[in-house]
Amino acid sequence: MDINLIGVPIFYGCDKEGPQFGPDKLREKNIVSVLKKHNHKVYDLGNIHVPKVSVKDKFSYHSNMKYLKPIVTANTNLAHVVNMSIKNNNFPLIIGGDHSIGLGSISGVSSSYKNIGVIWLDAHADINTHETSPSGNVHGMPLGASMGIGHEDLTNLYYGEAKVRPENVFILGARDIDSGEIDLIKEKNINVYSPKEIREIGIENLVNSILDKLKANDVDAIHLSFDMDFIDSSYVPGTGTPVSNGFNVDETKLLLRKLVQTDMIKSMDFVELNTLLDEGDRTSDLAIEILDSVFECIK
Ligand code: 4U7
Ligand code: MN
Ligand code: MN
Ligand code: MN
Repeated sequence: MDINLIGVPIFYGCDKEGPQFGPDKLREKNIVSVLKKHNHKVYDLGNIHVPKVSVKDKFSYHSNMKYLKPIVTANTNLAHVVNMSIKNNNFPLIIGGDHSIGLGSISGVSSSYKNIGVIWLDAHADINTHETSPSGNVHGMPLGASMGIGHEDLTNLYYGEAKVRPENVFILGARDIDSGEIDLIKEKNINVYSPKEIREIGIENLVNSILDKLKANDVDAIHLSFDMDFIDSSYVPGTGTPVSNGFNVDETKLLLRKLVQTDMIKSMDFVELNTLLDEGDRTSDLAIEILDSVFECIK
């Protein structure tokens, strides 16, 4: 597979410095040669431009969506690069940055296909809106916005329609969900599995059943969005919103490998590495280890 590495050095979505250094940290850790080991051609497209704005302007664009304008601009740039990448038969690997970039990725992917699926691996559901968000942090909103739920500046990103149908969205690993998000999950019947539920079903069974459902829904490609906080907090000091009771490293690799072995995953986000919070390079080394394991299984 020809991989396009796309960095998005942004922290505006989490309002905590650190994730903007993720892409260059992984380059320093030789992400390109790690991917090339598995017989991929790898083209590093560099970093997406993220406009610089001052902290004073945090709430200038909206009262409960911090840094809205630069987030929309960076995500629009990202969406176009992802769309072009897929149209040229490449696999975009989008390196964050905070998870607000999931919206740009999904918007780009959905422009290239008729009907996409999204598998969101995260301790959180990321389906808040400006009305439900307890923090005003946009990294808690991208998946909702991708389904057309929330503020029009987000839901109309890149092009003015919902990017993915709720029945094609699977949130795996969620264990810290806000009350507004719980209401939305019920209302839209969104597929959410906690680590406990996944262990009960079994990783392999779960992957098979997700694939069956997405195939029955006529999905033509799946976007995988991986938030580092999917992994149990004891392994990932270098992420901004860690949560306990998550999967260990081996379970995480197994799930990711089973997912990509379906051959339906055509693009991937890897987000929420915060190098400033890391203990030494523990979390960035783990990030490399996981990507190494996943891309071994991509054909
Ligand atoms: B991440 C939170 F309130 N739900 O909206 C919010 F708990 O991309 C956290 O998954 C969001 O890391 C975490 O601020 C976003 C909070
Ligand atoms: Mn997230
Ligand atoms: Mn998260
Ligand atoms: Mn986070």
